[in-house]
Amino acid sequence: MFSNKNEFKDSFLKRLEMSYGKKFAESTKRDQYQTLGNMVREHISSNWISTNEWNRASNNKQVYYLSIEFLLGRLLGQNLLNLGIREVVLEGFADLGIDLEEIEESEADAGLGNGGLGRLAACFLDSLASLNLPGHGLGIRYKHGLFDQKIVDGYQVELPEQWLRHGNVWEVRKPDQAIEIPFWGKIEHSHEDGKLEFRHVQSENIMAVPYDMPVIGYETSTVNTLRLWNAEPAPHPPHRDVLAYKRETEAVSEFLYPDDTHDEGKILRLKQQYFLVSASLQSIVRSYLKKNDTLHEFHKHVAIHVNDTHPVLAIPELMRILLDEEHMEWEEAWNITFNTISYTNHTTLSEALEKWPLHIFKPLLPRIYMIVEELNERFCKELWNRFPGDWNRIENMAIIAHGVVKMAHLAIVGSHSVNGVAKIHSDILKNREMKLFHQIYPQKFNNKTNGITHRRWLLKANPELTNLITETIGTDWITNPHLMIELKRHIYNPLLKEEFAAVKRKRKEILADIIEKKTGISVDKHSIFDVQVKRLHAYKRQLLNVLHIMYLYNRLKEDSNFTIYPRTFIFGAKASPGYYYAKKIIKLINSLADKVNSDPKVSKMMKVIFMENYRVSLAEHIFPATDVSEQISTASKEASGTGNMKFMMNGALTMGTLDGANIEILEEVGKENIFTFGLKADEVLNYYENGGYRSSEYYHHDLRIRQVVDQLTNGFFPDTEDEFEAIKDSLLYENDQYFVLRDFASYVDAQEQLEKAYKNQDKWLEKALLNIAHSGYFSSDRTIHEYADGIWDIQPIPVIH
Ligand code: 26M
Repeated sequence: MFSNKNEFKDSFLKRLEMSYGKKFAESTKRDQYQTLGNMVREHISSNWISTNEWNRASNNKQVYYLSIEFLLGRLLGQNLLNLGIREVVLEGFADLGIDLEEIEESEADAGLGNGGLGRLAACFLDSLASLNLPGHGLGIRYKHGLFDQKIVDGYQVELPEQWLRHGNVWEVRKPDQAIEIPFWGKIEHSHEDGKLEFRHVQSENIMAVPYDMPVIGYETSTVNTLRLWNAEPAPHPPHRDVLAYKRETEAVSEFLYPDDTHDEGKILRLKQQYFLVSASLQSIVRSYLKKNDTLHEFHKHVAIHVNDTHPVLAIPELMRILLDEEHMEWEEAWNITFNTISYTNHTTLSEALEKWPLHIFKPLLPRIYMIVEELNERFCKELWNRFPGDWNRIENMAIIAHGVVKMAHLAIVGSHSVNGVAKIHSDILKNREMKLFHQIYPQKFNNKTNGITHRRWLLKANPELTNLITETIGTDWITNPHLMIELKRHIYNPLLKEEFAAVKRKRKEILADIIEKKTGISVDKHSIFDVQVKRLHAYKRQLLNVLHIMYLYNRLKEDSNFTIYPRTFIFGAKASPGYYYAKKIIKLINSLADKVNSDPKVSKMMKVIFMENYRVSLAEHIFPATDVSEQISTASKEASGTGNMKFMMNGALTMGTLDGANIEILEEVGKENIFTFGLKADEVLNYYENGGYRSSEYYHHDLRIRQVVDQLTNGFFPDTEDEFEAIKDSLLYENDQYFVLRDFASYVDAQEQLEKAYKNQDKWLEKALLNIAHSGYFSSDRTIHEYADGIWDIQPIPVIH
């Protein structure tokens, strides 16, 4: 079907006419997309089946990655690339006068995630399949992914996202494998043969219907599965208003919660979590029991990974299955459970640590609650034996305390591995946030520095740079990304530098065109593209970036001798709909953009662009075009960051604090090839322990700071007198929790250094190339190898031919 251009064209045209009953000339872009998608799915079906068959037949260990989010983005282009058939399709389409890129861009993003955590899950799936590892994703088939963002009058407006509007060619519904999940009701117990038996009665059940999506490895026959659960009414609805039951049931997989930090404590969210967990565990156990008689060796053949605490009910759910359905003794069930489960922590922000009030948890999940209660009691007793009389410690470490279930405590106690996502983050977990747990379970704690799939973020997003690398060092790096380091021998080659500059120029032109089309603003293609794209959050400090731009604006206005190297400051960020402060910052960026871009003089030297609806597909255009990567979180707050790695891989230089994976980027490239500034993590943490710092002193003593802070409320932004008062208050009267003013001067200095460095283009190009050479370390292939060896103990499956 895809072996050569003509064969492809023939089957494409035949298919198109058969499916849509019209001539090619009458077909729409959607018909063409759909036809090609169906052909690809059919093309991989035999490998999908044989991968599944192999996993069923062999008893090799499988890993299941449970995640409430999978931020996949578009799939057609990546699938074509991984299958090695994109060229054939491109040429065939060219003959037919179809622009493949246009067809690819007509696909909706699968945006089933908020940001870093969800995108990491998607990168991991790509690496698992590409490394022939038996690893599968389990998630929720949200009808609406993360909201679409519109900017109206400078304000964010949220619209429901509709990725399934025209269907999803990649999914296969499997109604015969549906699973029933009980909520509410009560637990009855009886004694059978001297053993306690539990029965969940009067429950309201929801069906979980799986939709499977193929996860296609790069140039390999492995096709793994991402199973997304859809919530539907059960065959025997409860005896009450049937329509209300149907509505409430479908609500469970209707929306992705749009918060990437805040614990909201909503019943529906807990329902989603148990829905995912119970459906997944029941289905894993069911398929395991098809080839094994008992679950005694379950943990030797199955690894279950929980992505943050959101799926941590996997622990009591597995206990429930082993105890109630398999009639195991507690000790054995417990041994199997914690040896099966591993857990990744993605944040130390206290407001993000999930805690479920008992008055929500207990009635919704009565049997699960009983098990958590028993776990808690046994754990507290153990603590008592080890630290008799130390009530304080027990209170701090308990799984249930003060009327809430602490999900992170459950995760640590019930798993054999707890990892952070960058060295510094793992150290903060061990030495500070989870210190007491580290004391009793030192062997559980480990680090797995995040990574990104170079197949999407380089091969797919930046084919121009991909070709240049391959022309320089051959193709081996594609399957062994650490070999990108071979590029290092060539960074002083003038021809390579020139060619890299040409690639960057071309990608900046492409982005400039997109910006012009979307915002009507024309940006200087020769300016420095300085980019901060990520979720909007106080700790990520978009505000610091803004204040620096305001400072530059002021200097340009006040001093006619002051000039800067032309810069385009680009922002992209979604704010959680209920996050008041974050929304104010979006408005501020847009007000600043209006001010700067409409000033005849200043706008010759700088522009400010807010790109609306930042998402995976837009990111693929942004990273290749960037010169400067803004990674300016308050040190200690950004667990890892992964955007930092995507920029680096595309030859941008980092402007960053010593936070998260920025530190490991610095270790890779050396201090000459990155710009760092600001407080260090332990300085920040020490400040917190000693009651913070006095931001007003910085306001009073630094005229630059006073000027920009005053401008937030003094009419500098026309018609917004009160608009930014809350931002000013956060800096002055709430003592600047995130050290924006504290780091301001240091940031300005580092930006000046950067500008100087950029002016030496020749050297800058060497630095950029060196960053690319070292980015291989940040391929998620490296990360996944470390998980496979260090946590999951899984081996690659043989490649089927
Ligand atoms: C919780 C409750 C209710 C609604 C939403 C949530 C929630 C959703 C996502 C909380 C946190 C969520 O994600 C946190 C996250 O994305 N953390 C990021 O993880 C990345 C991958 O490890 C890191 O690179 C980032 O530094 C870290 O912020």
